Amino acid sequence: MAAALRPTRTAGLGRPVVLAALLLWGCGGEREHPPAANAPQPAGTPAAAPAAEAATGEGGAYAAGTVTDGGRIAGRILYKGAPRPPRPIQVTKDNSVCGAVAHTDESLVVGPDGGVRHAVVSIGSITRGKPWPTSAGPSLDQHACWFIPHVQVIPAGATLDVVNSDGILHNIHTYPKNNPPANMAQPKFKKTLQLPFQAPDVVKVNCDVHSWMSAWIVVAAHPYYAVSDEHGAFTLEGVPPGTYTLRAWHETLGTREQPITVPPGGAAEATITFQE
Ligand SMILES: [Cu+2]
Repeated sequence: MAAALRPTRTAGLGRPVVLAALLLWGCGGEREHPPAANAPQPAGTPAAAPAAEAATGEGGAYAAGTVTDGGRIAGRILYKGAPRPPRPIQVTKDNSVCGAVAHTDESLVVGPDGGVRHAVVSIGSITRGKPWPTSAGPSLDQHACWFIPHVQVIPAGATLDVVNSDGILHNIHTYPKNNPPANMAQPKFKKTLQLPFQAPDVVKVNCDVHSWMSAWIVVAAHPYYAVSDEHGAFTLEGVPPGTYTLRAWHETLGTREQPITVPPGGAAEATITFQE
């Protein structure tokens, strides 16, 4: 919990944004994602919200409610460039545990059909829409010296459970921009560590014991995010009709954006290509 003990100015801003959003929505009756409800209540006021918006570039608070005539965006993230064969990871430590499963580098995974796995697709600057799905809090597992999943999206205000399934020492080291950093040992007897993320962010996670371990946590201000699968495919459901910027971010390939229009109750298709 070292991260929680080091509050910064941005650390407490996510909650007021959510509160302001709920107040703006009024009597919609929809509830926010449960993990956000567990976040500590800061003493600040909604006046702090603009700073959080500036930090995320998302352009405003998000109000969750019922979506009328929602549509869907479906598509694929593609890679065109030199072939990228899977690179095996050489285990150099704790071989009995870390070598139990063969791993390949996940920093760029391109399928035979050109699809890019682990790209994060999102709608930019959306201020109103569906609530986060009701589900268990997010978790990041360490299994056979590998972070699972490699990339995930969590709601701003959520607390991430970092699980040690290995029974050996790991070390969680995060590299956030808008949240307090964490760098803490997770001994074999410490099954779960909790990391709160208040502000929207893109956070790299490493283990300082096993240099090949790598994960990414995307902390999102709204639920219109998806992580592409092994075919590069993604779907965003329940999108209010309108024209948006569709954004794809990938840890190695960078960011691509393109406009997209979602018809009322209909579907929009998008292909985003990273070219090298
Ligand atoms: Cu480790």
